[in-house]
Parts: sequence; structure tokens; C-alpha cells
Amino acid sequence: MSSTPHRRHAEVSGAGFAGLTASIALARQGWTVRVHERAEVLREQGAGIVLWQNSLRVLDAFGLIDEINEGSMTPPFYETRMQNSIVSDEAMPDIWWRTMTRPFLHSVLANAARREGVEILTGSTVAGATEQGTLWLEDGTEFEADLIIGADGVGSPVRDSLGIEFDRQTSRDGISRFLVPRKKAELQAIEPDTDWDNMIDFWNLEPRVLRVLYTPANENELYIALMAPSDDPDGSAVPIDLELWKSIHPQLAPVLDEAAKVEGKYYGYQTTRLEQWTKGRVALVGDSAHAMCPALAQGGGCAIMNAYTVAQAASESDIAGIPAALVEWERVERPITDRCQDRSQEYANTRGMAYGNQFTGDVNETTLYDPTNSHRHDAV
Ligand code: 5PR
Repeated sequence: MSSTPHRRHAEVSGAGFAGLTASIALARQGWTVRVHERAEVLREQGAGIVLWQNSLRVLDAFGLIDEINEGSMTPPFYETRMQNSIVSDEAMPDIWWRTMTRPFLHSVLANAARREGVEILTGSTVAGATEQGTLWLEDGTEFEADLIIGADGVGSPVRDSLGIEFDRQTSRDGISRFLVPRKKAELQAIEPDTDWDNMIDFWNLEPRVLRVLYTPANENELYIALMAPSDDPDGSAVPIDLELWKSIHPQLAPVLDEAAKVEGKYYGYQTTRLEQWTKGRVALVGDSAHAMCPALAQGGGCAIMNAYTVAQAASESDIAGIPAALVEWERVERPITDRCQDRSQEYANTRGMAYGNQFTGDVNETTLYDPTNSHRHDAV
């Protein structure tokens, strides 16, 4: 075994899915890792998430799949309805996918990071970074690192302190998201022929655009997302306009009643595209680098896969070579995420998912990619 002068060290900004994934992957490769989370308490406030096999393969490489399986499910079908008529039931037998809550996924990753020896500092607010590898906090404290990961979200201070330019594209629609009790028996009593374990995408375009995405996340919890144009003040209101939503989707009354009780926020769909994802010793992953519309349910998936591959790419390099390794990582790994952003924005703009059979052909490119067997190795 060769002797190394010191263990490689990474500073990570943000303990969301991207930051935790990068931290776990780096720690498993022998790095010391410190993560800064500005929140005082380490937790995830989001509702539900679908993970496809591109991100599940990363969790599998970390040995986390048994734990994930215990708190998640795979609905039998992804059902699409237009004006309450079924237009498709997609079983996707060749695709591995799971639905779960965001707090659950976050706790699995946070516990894994702690087991791998990652130091997590809460209440630690990053203000910026230099390309030479210094991270600094709002209170002026500085940390030196061989690698800095900016996984600090769509408003990324790491990205903005480096002056990396970006373009932001918005869409006319947006969504509010809630975790509610399943209420399966009540739903079944109203509509006995429906399989309430399915993920059901209830589209309604006439007389107005009001879509409900119904996603069972486990035995007890339902992730329900309500989409409306941002220029519809009633459809985009939170707390939700219960009478409006029930008038369009009456069979969902038991779970809409629950959603009306939960705090939430309406988010307009948008895509952020950066001039570059890396600068010197800094790499950006997740929403700081590639925030996207949720149509393909790949925001978290791309965050997890890019966090994993950047950690692998940096680990395969010597310390001096890290900036060049990051440039090469972006060259190889970025195009697949660029195309996912484009497709998700396109689906958001056209509302094309309303016509069913959404998960066929090119749109599955991201899902079918295996980041644990990356294209980076193809040239070797
Ligand atoms: N799919 C999923 C989802 O959570 C959303 C959308 C599609 C799983 C909303 O976040 O198109 O808005 C969507």
C-alpha cells in the first residue's frame, strides 16, 4: 500500500439529497467529509418522490436497498386519466422504480452519511467558495478542501459566489405538494373499480387546467400534488381551494380534505441551465446546477446520480488533478441531464403527459442510465 500525505478532504454545502449522496460516496472512497446545512435541524420538508433505477442503483451501491424497500413501494401501474377517462395504465415491467416520502429518503441518506463518518454541521450557513478550494460561512469562518461540492439548491451561494452564469426558463404551470393519510378504504367505497395502489395522474384540461397527481408512498402515506397555471389564483392557492378541487375531482374528496389541512407552498415550474457546472476545485450538483421541471420525476434522481459520479470522478484523480477531473466529469455526465431538463420542460410546456403512455422511448434515457457503470469508463 502506498503512503498518502493526508486523507483527501471535501467540504460540502447542503445536506439535501445531492449533498448527502456526494458525502456518502466520498467517505466510502476514503475521504474525510464535512457537510454544512444552514437549517438548525437536519430534516427534509418536501412531500413525496419517485425514484427510478438510475438513482436506485446508487442507493444499491451504498447497500441501502433493504432499508429503502421497507419504507417505500412500487405501485402496480402508472395510470393516466384525461377528464377522468383512463388513457393508459403503464406497468413498466422492465423498469425498477419506487415511490416514497421525501422525509423518509432523507433520513435513510442522513443515517448512512453518519455511519460512514461524515461530519454534519447544522445551523452552518455557507456564503461562498473559491475555485482554489476555500469554503466560507456567513460568520467568516473558512475551511480548506481538496474538493468542494455546492449542493445548496436552486439559490446556491456557492454557485453565485463563483460568478457562474445561468439561464432560467419558467413554465406557465406550477404545483403544490402534500403528504396525507392514504384513506384507501374511503376512496374504495367511492370508486370500487379503481386500484388505489396505482399512481394516478388525473388530468383535467377543460373547463380549466387542474391536475391531481396521486402517488401512494407506502402503506399509510399518500403524496398528493395539485397542478394549476400560475395565473389561476384559485387553483394555485395554498391552503387549497377545497370546493374548487372537489368539484373537479369529486372521488378524491377524502384525501383533498386532508390536503386542505396541511401547510404547503405553490411552486412554479422552472429550469435552470448553467454555463458550467464546475470551477477549479468546486463542483455543483443537484438544483444548484440543474434544477428542472418535475414532469419526468428526475430532479432528485439526477441529483443523486450526478452526486455519485462526481464523487467517483474526483476519487479516481490525484489531488493536483481534481480540477481537470471535474471538467472531464461534466463533459461526460452532463449531456444526459441536459436532455432530461429539456424533455421535462417540454412536457411541462405542452402538458403532453395528459395523453398517456408517458414512459416510453427516449424519455426513459435518464431512468435507464446506470451511473455506477458510467460512460466515463467507456473510453478506457
Ligand atoms: N411527476 C411527479 C411529480 O412529483 C410531479 C410531476 C410529475 C412524480 C410534481 O412534482 O409533472 O408536476 C409534475
